[in-house]
Amino acid sequence: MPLHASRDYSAVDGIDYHEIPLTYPQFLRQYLEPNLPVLLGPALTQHWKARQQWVCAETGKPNFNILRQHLCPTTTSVQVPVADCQCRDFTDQRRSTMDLRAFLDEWEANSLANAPSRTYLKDLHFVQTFPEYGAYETPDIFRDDWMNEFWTRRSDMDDDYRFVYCGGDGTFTPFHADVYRSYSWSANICGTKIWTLFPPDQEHLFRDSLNNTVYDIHNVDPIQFPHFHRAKQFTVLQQPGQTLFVPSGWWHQVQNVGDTISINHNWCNGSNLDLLLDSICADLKDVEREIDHLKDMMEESEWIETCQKLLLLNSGWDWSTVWLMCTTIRSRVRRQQQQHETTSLPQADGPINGSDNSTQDHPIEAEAESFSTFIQDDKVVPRRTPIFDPPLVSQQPPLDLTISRVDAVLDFIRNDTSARWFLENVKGISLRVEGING
Ligand SMILES: O=C(O)CCC(=O)C(=O)O
Ligand SMILES: [Fe+2]
Repeated sequence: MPLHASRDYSAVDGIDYHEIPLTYPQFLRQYLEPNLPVLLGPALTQHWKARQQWVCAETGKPNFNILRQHLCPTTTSVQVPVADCQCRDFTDQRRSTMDLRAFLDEWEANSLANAPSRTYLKDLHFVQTFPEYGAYETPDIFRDDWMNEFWTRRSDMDDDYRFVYCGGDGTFTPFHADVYRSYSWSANICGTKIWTLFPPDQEHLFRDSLNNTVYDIHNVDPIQFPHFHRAKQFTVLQQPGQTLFVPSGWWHQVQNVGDTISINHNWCNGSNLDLLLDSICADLKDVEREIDHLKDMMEESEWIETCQKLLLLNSGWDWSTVWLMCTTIRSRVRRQQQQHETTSLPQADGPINGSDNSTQDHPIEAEAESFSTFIQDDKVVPRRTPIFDPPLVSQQPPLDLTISRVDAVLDFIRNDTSARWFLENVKGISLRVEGING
């Protein structure tokens, strides 16, 4: 696969549903690599504590008493992020925080009155907030997750991409594509979600001349977005227990029908690394365009640093984030590769050409080297979030293919003069990586 790859979505004419759980090689070949959505049956989630205890078996509605009992301590307030679905704030809804018990009380009152809700609890870092609770297990097919592996191992911050969403009838998430163009999987615990998904490469139809995007696909101004109606779209009805895989860069809007709880992760791995790289390059170009008028007034070094700062602020990452994620994953994969060579565990059947699985000499890297750079100029925070365990060898593509994909991105960064200067001089990161010429 070339570094800046594109996928062809012209033949997509519907979204597959699998009642029987997919094996990892099936998921890799049919959905991850071609970047296509898939809806999976409830077997994937039926053993989860969240499904067994958070929902009333008789009514199918949230068990508000259990939620209060398990998640709302009597002595302290748990503050949770909420959005006001009736109040637009640029491309998003107005965000604030509120006490979880107060949220559940308000939601239950609306539910009993059969009234629609406007407050949507979203992006609650559930594992981070309730590290001991064990509401669910990440399904094996979604375990090759570099974002959660990397962010939970970072020593300079406590963060992850593992969320819970709770909202009454009528709550919704406006039209968007996910952070960094990452994948998402979303498992419905109760209620129904209506997803409208748009294949990538149609962004020109969703944007106006000032680069604003559509906010609500059910209320589009035809003067502002005259071509939106031409966009190819698919609707998915997601029932309780079902899990939707949302591929990289697919724009979507989500509408909740009835009282809805869902668990989702944003994630990436070697299968969408090229799409992530494209996304950071595009985000950086946007930043450069926005402040182009300042370029002549700045030294080259100040310009590069300012662009990276704005990139981090706008998009949540900069070149150092990508570099550190890739080197962290590379170290772990090389370690697995060496262990695999001695134990010969089965690897996933790669569907992918160009992987010869040849045995090479892969000495274990000093992992500490890549981690020590995290704390160069940031404060180290005490860790609360449990580390997201790396996947087994059988839940990943062939390891040498992963290494070659990571190396292609590392090479790209090393060959970019500005990125290289930023990493070495501002972040103090050494670009020497074992096995790649520097
Ligand atoms: O459930 C929602 O309201 C939004 C979820 C979403 O956008 C996602 O999983 O990517
Ligand atoms: Fe999303």
